Amino acid sequence: MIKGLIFDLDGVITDTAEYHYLAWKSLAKKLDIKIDREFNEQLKGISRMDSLDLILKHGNKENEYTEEDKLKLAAQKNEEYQTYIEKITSDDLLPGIELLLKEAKEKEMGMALASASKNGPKIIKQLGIDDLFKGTVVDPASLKAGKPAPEIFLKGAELLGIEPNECIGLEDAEAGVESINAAGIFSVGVGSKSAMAKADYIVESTKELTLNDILNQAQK
Ligand code: G16
Ligand code: MG
Repeated sequence: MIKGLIFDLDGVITDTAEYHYLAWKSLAKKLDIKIDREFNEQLKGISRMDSLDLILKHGNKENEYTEEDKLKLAAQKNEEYQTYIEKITSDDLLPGIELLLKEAKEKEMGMALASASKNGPKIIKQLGIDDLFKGTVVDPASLKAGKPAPEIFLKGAELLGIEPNECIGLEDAEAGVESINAAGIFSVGVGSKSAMAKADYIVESTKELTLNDILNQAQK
């Protein structure tokens, strides 16, 4: 029986990808590296430092910076990113998510957050949904390996006190779907059929996500 939902944040609950993109783009510009939206797809679900490494590699500058330099660059990006997330409100919940969370709460299902973002707690507070995730936000800093490794979703199940096969995981990134699958959790992918090919159940947008449908699919 399904007892809990484990959510990715960016791209499932709210769309912070655009803000990450704008902040990375302005840092990349200072480093004389050009990135576009297509390249940005690769950064979805990937940690801050791994994203920076991909950007430096993209600009053939991976050997130009020390670890200390890179920490400073990542901090610069995060500072700009935080100016964007300051403005997030409950209006920024993606379509269908408010109802899904409400129905899951009514059914007394557990809800956990499995986001790679260190800004996750701040973002769910801004969205006004932090009460639903009390004590169930996985700390990405505690992980040995990020997505696509299963650890983040396994920790989500552990925080909920339930088994992986009693959970549903929701993701919009390929690395995220792989992480859910590797954890032995039923995966719901939000996005195109090709990008979400590995998911157990696919919806094109959060608009199509209903609790009934995902429970039915997971319990088939
Ligand atoms: C999100 C984004 C990634 C971002 C990561 C880390 O992951 O999709 O692009 O690099 O968080 O974010 P921060 O710099 O805030 O720690 P998710 O897992 O919520 O999709
Ligand atoms: Mg995501």
